[in-house]
Amino acid sequence: MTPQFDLTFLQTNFSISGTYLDYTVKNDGHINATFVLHFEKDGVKSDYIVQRINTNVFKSPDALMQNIVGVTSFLREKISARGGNPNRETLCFLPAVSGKYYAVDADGACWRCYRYIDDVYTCNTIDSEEVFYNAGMSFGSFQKSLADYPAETLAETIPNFHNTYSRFLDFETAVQENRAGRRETVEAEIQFVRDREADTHVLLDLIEKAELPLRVTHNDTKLNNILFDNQTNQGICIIDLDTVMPGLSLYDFGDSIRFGANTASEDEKDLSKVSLSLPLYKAYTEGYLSSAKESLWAREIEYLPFSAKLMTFECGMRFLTDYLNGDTYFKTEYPEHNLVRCRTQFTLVADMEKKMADMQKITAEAATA
Ligand code: ADP
Ligand code: GN1
Ligand code: MG
Repeated sequence: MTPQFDLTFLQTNFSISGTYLDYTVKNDGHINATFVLHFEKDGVKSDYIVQRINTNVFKSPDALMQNIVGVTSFLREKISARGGNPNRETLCFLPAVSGKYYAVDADGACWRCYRYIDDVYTCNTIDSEEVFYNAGMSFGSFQKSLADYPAETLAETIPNFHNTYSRFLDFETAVQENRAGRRETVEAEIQFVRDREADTHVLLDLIEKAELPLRVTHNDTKLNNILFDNQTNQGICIIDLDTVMPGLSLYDFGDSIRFGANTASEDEKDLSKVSLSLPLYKAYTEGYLSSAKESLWAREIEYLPFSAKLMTFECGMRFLTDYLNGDTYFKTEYPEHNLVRCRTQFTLVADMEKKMADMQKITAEAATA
């Protein structure tokens, strides 16, 4: 198969030396196109990630890469200061010959390149409470490490990213426009969203009343955005830093639960397999609070269970919106893919609504442990 990248362009622009061996495709993400390129020099192998930045989603690659390089440089210093290994514990981006951290190919596509971290794995589903506890601890530490990052220097790479009310308005526009002609097939899902409109304001109202603090957050904390060490199962590196922006701790917590505490994958067609695992919820909450508890406000802890439901609802609504718009945002593998994803999310929301009292109890216990 012909690779979807220009090897000479990448090697020249990112000054990659050595003999090219081959490449693998990483299909986990819904946004960027990701490849691992394998090279060898003097008998030593070296691997690089190259990514085609989705400029439909990230309109300003300059602002995007400034954010990411700023954050990774800041983290490198912290990791070194505590005696960690910055080459494994954060991403290391290579400058292009232009001095920018991306390069534009002959077709106008933007590419970036960073070092591959080996001896790690990623997960799309999980059944190990231990590994999910570790994921919670890693995202909690990530948030803590960025607590003193100068937030005002961060560009908003996607405006209103987790503004659930604004997402709701986008959804209503998609329903009205019915661009893909699919509206009649999703009346039940549309009603599901409308029945929960009130939820879309809750966190925004608390921000307005200054009851929740804005922090530097990751905003896309799904499980496959952590690299776990093969030997120790510790979450060693948080990746996919495109949406690091001022946000709520609740966005990060909620999105992790949405993805990782689901007993099925995000695009499971058999909805009877989809549910919230309370043991996994407990494991993540304990792991997250073990590293983040001291820095959180009481209101943040109180809203952790709600955030899990809200982030799941928001994501399902985004999949539905994209389905109505004709699949222009998320990568899809077949025509109903966004609808399948939407249905898993709404099934999970309904299950969380039933289990909310249990989630609240687990959270309160973890917070006082
Ligand atoms: P997307 O924005 O499309 O989700 P990601 O940056 O998350 O793109 O990368 C997609 C996948 O590639 C990840 O889920 C992970 O499996 C793999 N990956 C990305 N960066 C690395 C890395 N430095 N080392 C090892 N695997 C990586
Ligand atoms: C996208 O890039 P990726 O696949 O990690 C999306 C998230 C969604 C997620 C749903 C920039 O994440 O917001 O929650 O898909 N990222 C962007 O799986 O929109
Ligand atoms: Mg990703």
